[in-house]
Amino acid sequence: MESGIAALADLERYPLHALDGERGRELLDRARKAFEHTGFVALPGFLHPDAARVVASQCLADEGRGVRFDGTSDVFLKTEDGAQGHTGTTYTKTTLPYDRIRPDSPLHTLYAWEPLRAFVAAVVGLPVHRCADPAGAVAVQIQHEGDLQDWHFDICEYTVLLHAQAPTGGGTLQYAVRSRTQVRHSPDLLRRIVTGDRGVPVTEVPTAAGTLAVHAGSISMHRVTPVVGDTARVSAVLTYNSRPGQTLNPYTRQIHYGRDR
Ligand SMILES: O=C(O)CCC(=O)C(=O)O
Ligand SMILES: [Fe+2]
Repeated sequence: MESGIAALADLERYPLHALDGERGRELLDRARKAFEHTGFVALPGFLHPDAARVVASQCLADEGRGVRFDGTSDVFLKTEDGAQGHTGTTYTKTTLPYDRIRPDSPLHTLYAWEPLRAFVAAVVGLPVHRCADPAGAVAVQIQHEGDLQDWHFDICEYTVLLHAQAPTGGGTLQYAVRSRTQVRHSPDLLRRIVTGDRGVPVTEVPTAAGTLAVHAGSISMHRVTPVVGDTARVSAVLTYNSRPGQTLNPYTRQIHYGRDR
């Protein structure tokens, strides 16, 4: 499998398959420190440019099988803890669900690749399992000019982002690190984050094609800013949980995928 992956990803620079070697240990050490200090790990240039282009062009060719979203969503996506939050933002985007990503997509190869799952576990310091949701385990977000994704906490605990195509402008990922508890208890903090109050720390991560990133999306509130220009933003979201067999909840599946199961 490594040879298949080597055609997709820069394993020289990022030896995810050899984390116990010297360079693998250095990589993991850096990644753990970044996750601890910033809640986020980015590996720029993880995907070879050709592989990123293949993923982007396949996903854009399959966009008609995606689900167009046009509406508002709850910040907490109606998790069972009863937390609620609204930004009032109406927005649009297209999502290609897991079971509509073509079978020969590199995204399937990467999600099935054991060293990637093990890397996420090593970075977050817990066992992690691939998500069991037929629609949401891996989702491709496609955003054209004016599309965005509003502020939210993910249902799945950990996310690997694989950016396939960067937009001309906008499409920046913003996150408020480990903000769940505070946002839950302070509508004012939510309002300040949503209105861009400079007194609240929000980190900005521009989209670059080929970057692999890891973050804990269920506790760090995040959004994607509006895309500007003719080039669409195409990003795959690969999801993991500390418990096996986890899925999205009905609200999230309905709102992002327009279906019950
Ligand atoms: O597209 C991204 O970078 C993030 C998307 C996201 O937050 C999500 O799908 O939950
Ligand atoms: Fe998210």
